[in-house]
Amino acid sequence: MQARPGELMYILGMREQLAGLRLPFSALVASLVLVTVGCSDGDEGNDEAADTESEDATETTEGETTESTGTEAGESESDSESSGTDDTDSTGSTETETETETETETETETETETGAAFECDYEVSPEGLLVFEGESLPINEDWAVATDVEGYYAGGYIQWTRSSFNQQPGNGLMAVSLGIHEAGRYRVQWRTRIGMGDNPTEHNDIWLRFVDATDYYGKQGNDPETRRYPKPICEDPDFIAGVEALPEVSEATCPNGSTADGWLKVYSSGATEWKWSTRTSDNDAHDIYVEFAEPGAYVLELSARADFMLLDRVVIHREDVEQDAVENPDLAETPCPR
Ligand SMILES: [Ca+2]
Repeated sequence: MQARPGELMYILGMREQLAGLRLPFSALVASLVLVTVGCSDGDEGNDEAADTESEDATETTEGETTESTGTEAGESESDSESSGTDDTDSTGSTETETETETETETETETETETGAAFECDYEVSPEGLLVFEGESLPINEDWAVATDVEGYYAGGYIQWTRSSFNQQPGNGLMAVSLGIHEAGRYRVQWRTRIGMGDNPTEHNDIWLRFVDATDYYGKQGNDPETRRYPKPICEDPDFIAGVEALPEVSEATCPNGSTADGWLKVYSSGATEWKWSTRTSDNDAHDIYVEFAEPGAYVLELSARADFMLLDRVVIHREDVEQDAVENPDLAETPCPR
């Protein structure tokens, strides 16, 4: 999982160009796409690389925004036509034009917020929860679905059956597309347990990253909070200064322990039994958060770190969702379309 030398130089140059922008995660994203593509067999990844290499990172971000806006506007147009017709029927001829325009704008906004249709694997429910089972992931390489350890939810759990990759993310890469209808910050939680021995600090972590989210980090505390960002973005002083300038953030830095290429090592604490525990930064526990500036479909990636780390269920939820609702054993998966 290495970028070719030419790609790496491109990545570094791009990061310098983007230093100081407040959406610096897009710089990371653009670089990650290239790194991923360097070793990817997937056609989708290669397509993304072709797009990205032809533009600098800023243009890529703007292009994506324009594309999605264009699609939404296109969908709204047909709705507007029908509403215009209704108005004409029910209103006096003198006022028809003005009222039709007003109605059209209102309808467009509503459709953008609630009527968007995403191509995705799972999406956030109206209650603010996106749910999928470990055993539903696109299993590859040496991941395996198992049911040996009782107490799992739904059809089982998954585990990595080969040796650990403590410093090398990207092995056994599994990607999931997430439909986000409401922009904002979401928390990521999963239910896991260690699958070998009784030392809770062994066999207790998986690599996790978000390729195209607006922001992705570990968070501890509230008002103010501290944040832990993956490498390489956390090593950029301008990026960190921008985060620390936010009124709600008192401090931001790299996590303790391993991180690379946008991946955070996400671990459980004390999961000698099935447990909801989802953290990063060794001995400095930060919960996992991801931000989406716009509604749309976003990619979550998992890759193997510890062997015998059992992953049962993943929940990604709005911040206002109660913990009891997150941990509800009866939660069903939330596939697209809802
Ligand atoms: Ca399960």
